[in-house]
Amino acid sequence: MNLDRRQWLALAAAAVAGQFNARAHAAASDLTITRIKITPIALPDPPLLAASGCHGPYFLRNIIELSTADGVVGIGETRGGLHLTKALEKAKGLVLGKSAFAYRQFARQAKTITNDAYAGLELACLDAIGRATKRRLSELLGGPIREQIPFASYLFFRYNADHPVILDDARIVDGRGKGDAALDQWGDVRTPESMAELAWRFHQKFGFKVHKLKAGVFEPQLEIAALRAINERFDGKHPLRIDPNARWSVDTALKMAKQIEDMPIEYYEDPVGGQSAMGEVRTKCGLTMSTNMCVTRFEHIAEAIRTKPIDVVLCDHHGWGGITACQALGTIADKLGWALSQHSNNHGGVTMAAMLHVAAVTPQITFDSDTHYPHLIEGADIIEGTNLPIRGGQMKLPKQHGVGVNLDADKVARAHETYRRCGMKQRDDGSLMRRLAPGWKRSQF
Ligand code: GKR
Ligand code: MG
Repeated sequence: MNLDRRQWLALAAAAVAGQFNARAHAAASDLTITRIKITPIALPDPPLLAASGCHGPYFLRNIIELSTADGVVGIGETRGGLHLTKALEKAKGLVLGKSAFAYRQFARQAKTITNDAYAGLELACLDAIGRATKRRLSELLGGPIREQIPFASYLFFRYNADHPVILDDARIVDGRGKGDAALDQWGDVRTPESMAELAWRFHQKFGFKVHKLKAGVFEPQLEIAALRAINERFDGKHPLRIDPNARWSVDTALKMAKQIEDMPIEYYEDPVGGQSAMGEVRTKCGLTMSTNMCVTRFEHIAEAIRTKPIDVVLCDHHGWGGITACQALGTIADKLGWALSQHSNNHGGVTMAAMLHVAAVTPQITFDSDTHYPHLIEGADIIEGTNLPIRGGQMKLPKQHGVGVNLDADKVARAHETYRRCGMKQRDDGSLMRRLAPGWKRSQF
């Protein structure tokens, strides 16, 4: 082949460019973890009521930013609290210097630190891999099997956000106040009528078609009346769930089961505590039963095969030890005849996006997932842009690579500052509840 000078030069340039690209490619796949930044944050939490007491004034989370040798940064979010910040700091020793591709290598050791610490790190690794390889997180794990993820309405009894006792909390460090300056405008919901109204407003705003009542707060009879009021509001056409968080005795749970059996109950969630009590209620009442309390670890499954407490497990990638753990749970659950739903605690947008990917790669999730996201104040999230939209009771799986959302550095810094100033180091619903109802105890109904 005879090449003139110009052709030689062009060929040489192409070769150099090729080499450069090859180097760039090699560099892009060097996902050695060089730095991990853990940022504890506090986000505003409205006064939601549960068996544990009253939420607020903030909920805590830990944000993870994992940098790799080639400059990719993977992000993660996991549960909050100082104990977990410390666990994540400790986990650095296991993770630094390893490749983000090798997250299963440190899974075993990281689990000795806690499942939720590992879950946050696994998410950050998967996010880094997704960003580096230009794939969505769910594509890395065999999905997505769905692009639209359905959610249930998560209905909590609650106080007004500007209730004087709540505003009097010395831990509040933001500008929230009364009326228009209140944290939110969902109002006081402590009667069956106001609960039915809340369910209707949630339906109008977010389009939810399945409704979960967080019970275990008031006399069971009032809570059943609230469930009935919701049912009537939707003409008996929307599936319902009720979750007293194990605050009922077996006797109460059986009595209440009789009173709800004429309603479209999708499942009866943790009315009582412990597998054998759950098994007894399930056998005697015949309702479909679910849990995020008595089967929450792989170690609990063997006993559950004997006690038969449930039909549905609410998986949670923080609690079970990562998105990959939820996929493994799905396979096991399938063989045991259990279906999956998804559990939720207060969370920000990174966890929200991660939950969308969980549902996208776990076909055994056949029930609409829970999420606290509608209770997150608009503008309070730590991701770029607005809060992720919920429309028609569904959320779209993000299209961007990795987990599909980006951290907003200013919002993260503000939420960290709130954490620092409010002084909260762990969730403590009991103390606020005792200020609202002196002498309150988590006694059993
Ligand atoms: O946020 O108060 C709450 C809930 O009660 C939460 O703590 C539970 O873990 O959402 C959860 C549930 O389904 O039991
Ligand atoms: Mg529950």
